[in-house]
Amino acid sequence: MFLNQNQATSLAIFCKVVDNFGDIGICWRFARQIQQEHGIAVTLWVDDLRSFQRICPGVETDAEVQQLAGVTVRHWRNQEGVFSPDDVADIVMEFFGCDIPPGYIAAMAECNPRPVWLNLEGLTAEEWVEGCHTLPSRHPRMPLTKYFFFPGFTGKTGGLLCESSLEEQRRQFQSDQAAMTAFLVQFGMTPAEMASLKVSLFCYPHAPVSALFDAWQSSDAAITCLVPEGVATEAVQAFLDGEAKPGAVRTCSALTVRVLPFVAQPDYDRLLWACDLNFVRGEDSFVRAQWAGKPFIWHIYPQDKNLHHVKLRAFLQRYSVDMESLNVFSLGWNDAKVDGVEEQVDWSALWLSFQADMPEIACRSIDWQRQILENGDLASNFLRFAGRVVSDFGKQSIMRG
Ligand code: TRH
Repeated sequence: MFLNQNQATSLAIFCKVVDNFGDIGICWRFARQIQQEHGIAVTLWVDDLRSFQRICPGVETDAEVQQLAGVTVRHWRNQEGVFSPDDVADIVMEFFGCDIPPGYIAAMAECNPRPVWLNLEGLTAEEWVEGCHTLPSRHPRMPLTKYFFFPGFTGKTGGLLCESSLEEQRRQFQSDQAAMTAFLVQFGMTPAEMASLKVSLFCYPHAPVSALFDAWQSSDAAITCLVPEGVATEAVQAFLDGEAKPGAVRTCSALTVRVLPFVAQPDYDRLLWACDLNFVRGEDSFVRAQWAGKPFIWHIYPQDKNLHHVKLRAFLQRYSVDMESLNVFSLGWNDAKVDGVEEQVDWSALWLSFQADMPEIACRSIDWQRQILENGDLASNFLRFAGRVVSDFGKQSIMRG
């Protein structure tokens, strides 16, 4: 890497939780990987420790500072006026353009040499990203430059988050039937449920879950749908005819719906690996589903003016241009118009054609993994770019003192 291997270096990550779990989910994953695989001291500033605790049960929600998996976690509460150059990390990353404290920026401007400042953007498959990836932006008043770093699906972007041991962990888990069974048994799954088609469901509340449940009930093969607590609550409660709390389960014709607890991040990976089909959403679970090597359906985060449909189509164009049932299913799931189709989605017919194509879709997911792995992983690409910024300014090392 670009840094003097004998010296410790540091990264500060600033994360504002806008909603849900993706903001902290991505920052936490990124923080751990940078610390564990690159030996860099990481401080994660996060404003919402409760959301953090849902994906990482070890988090203490009332701690100002805590150590978790080798990462220093600090509660970000709009601290001001407390920062000096000594507090500033060598690399400063803000997530999704969250405004980092002005006092911290002022301290950055006083550093010599100055830290590398990057903004990690959201993931999209659109082409314009390649032209914006790594673009600089000068601070209007201070002698600082911020760079925009985009994750993405091509070699002209920053790639995707992927830990170096992830593929091996997944391979081991999926080839160990006893481990998979033990994992599913802890949620109360019965042998019959384990033998059925296992589907994990993570989506936003507006997904057409009830319509799909109806279609699944008349499926010719048994289906077990595993839904983490708090997901699609209305549809799940209607199906269960009761409260959607962990352990709740009901079978109706071919469909069993079982509510799981919201699990810690590493267990969520195992859930994706153990299922035959995964419904995912947002950004982080969407990426994890791609590493799981199983068919998946993406519920994209909704945006004004249906901008998210543009992003969805851009992804499908790259991922599944020639796989009609997957495309139509994905568009229908996101309430996006299917070209040439005016009438309402017929979920039973769509499920039948999707199910028939699942072996082909599974093969595609393996090819896709190979393709996106060629772009390298986001954390390594990020550090490589930070190193380039340093050497472009003719500095031998970004370390101070
Ligand atoms: O939760 P999300 O919808 O998060 C977001 C946010 O809405 C955010 O504002 C937006 O910018 C972003 O999406 C695009 O979906 P996502 O990104 O998939 O994040 C979910 C995280 O929760 C992910 O890290 C996986 C984790 N998770 C668990 O750890 N355990 C679980 O049981 C489940 C279901 C998820």
